[in-house]
Amino acid sequence: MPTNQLPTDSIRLIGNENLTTIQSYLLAEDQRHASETETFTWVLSAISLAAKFIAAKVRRGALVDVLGSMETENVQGEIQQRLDVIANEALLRCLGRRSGVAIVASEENEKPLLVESNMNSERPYVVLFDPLDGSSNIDVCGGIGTIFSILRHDRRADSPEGSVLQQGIHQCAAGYVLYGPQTTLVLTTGHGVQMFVLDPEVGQFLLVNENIRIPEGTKSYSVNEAYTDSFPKPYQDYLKWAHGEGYSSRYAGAMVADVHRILLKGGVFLYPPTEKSPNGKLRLMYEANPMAMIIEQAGGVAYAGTKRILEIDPSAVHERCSVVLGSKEEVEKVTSRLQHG
Ligand code: P6P
Repeated sequence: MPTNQLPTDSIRLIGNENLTTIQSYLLAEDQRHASETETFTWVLSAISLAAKFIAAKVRRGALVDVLGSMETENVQGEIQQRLDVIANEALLRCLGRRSGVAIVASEENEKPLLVESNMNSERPYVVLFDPLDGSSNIDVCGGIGTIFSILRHDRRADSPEGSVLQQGIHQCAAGYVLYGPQTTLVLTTGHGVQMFVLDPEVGQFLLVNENIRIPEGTKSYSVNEAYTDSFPKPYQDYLKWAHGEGYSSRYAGAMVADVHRILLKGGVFLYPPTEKSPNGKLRLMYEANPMAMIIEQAGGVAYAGTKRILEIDPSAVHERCSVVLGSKEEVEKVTSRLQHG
């Protein structure tokens, strides 16, 4: 047998065991699309490393004294949970050590952080993230997650904010990690949506689902109905209609958990404007934009009111927006009422 051929018996022994990691998937994609350099793969690898670290802490919770609050507030004026701070530090450290990252922007930090000292950095990427979305679920063992968005660094900008504040259509990648019964990483680089599950015995995220398509025809919505009285009337009209049509309601109180269910099962996720959050509660740059890219790449749609989320011109890193996203037909049952008032 020629020496350069893999011995086939090894393949027979491990059968078709799943051995596609995030890194091998992206390197293979590089060859298919030549869309991103190996540097990009290294950036994703940093997020994957941080996610494994965070998952290990989340999994052990009270056993390693990482639950509870810090009695401090973040820049949003929200009480920080210990795991919020741990997750944020893990992502900042992992990303800060990768040569491809010029700027990081976190929900937990007031301003975007320059990894090198100057804006003229050759480093190609900006990474934005919500390090631990759904913090109120932490102490009750509910679904929580990390959401991330990757843009190309704009060296012409005169400030880190200038480079970060780009429309969502310019994202070169987006994804989330759901720390649920499985630690699941969902990723898009603009060529469909892929799902990886962390195999704790292998210590790698392994590919389990390629080119996910969001199902149509699912009569299910996800919204915090406690705020119904303060939603604009078209949203109230939609909910009244849905109740009459026998829709089911599922709401985890963590965007990652709710959107993951919508991605796999179909339906619509809504966070409308409320009296408390007249512009919506969710963050455009590191919650709505990455989720919108994923949902659109899976064949769904994502709006803030009647405007496509990915076309919103951002004016501030932590700006908020309303969200209606999911299966095209289900979202249209909401947006058609918004258009006609
Ligand atoms: P409410 C979590 O705090 C979060 O930012 C999202 O993950 C989630 O969708 C939303 O807020 C839940 O908000 O007002 O229903 O508790």
